[in-house]
Amino acid sequence: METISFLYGMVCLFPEYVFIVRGNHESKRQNERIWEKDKQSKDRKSFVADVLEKYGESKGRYILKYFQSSFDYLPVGILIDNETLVCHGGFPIQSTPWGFMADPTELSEIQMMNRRKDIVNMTDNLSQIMWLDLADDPNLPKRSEKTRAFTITEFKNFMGLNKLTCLIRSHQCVPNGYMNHVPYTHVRDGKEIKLYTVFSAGNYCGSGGNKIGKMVVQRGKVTCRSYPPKHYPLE
Ligand SMILES: [Mn+2]
Repeated sequence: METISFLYGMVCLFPEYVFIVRGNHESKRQNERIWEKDKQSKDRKSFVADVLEKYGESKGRYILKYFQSSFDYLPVGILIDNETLVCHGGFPIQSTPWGFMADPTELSEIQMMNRRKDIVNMTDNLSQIMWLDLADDPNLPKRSEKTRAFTITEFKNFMGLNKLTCLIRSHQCVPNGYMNHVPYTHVRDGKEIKLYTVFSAGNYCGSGGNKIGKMVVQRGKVTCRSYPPKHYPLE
């Protein structure tokens, strides 16, 4: 709760410089689901449990209501210099009723979609932007058969249609805090098109042991750094 409050404070203080990209956990449904799942667990604490513990059942629920609905207003992607897209998971990959690959989605379609709602499944465009994994990087295995993932071909088609050169996403824990997905790198019109994962939750869930990743994008150039994880005690 302190983290999101701090970030919201930063957005209010520096609205021209600080932007938050919505992820799959910025969702009422997901938070309530995790809360139910982690109720019995001593070593994990969900967002809902954190707020209820600090403010009590009645005030806590009141505060939660506002947090949860604020998530529906967060941007789902940020476009830097018209060529670098930052989003949480990936981009919509709808398939036709016969299972063939559908046409890639245009950015204008994403900009126009109704995002002021909760994330309810993994199949509509809004959910896919936040839930997608990578299908074709052996260093980043797919989590389960149920999780949808985008392929190298889908990546090429999406980046080509929208004239993007770089996609930066998060959603999967990587040991070094960031990862350049080399199998997805390709050349279009003499330019290298790249895909990165940046993951800043160090020592994820208290046991990941992963480093904290940071990325700087300046005039199309991406610089990555990582920091040792902060080990915090879990009750
Ligand atoms: Mn995620």
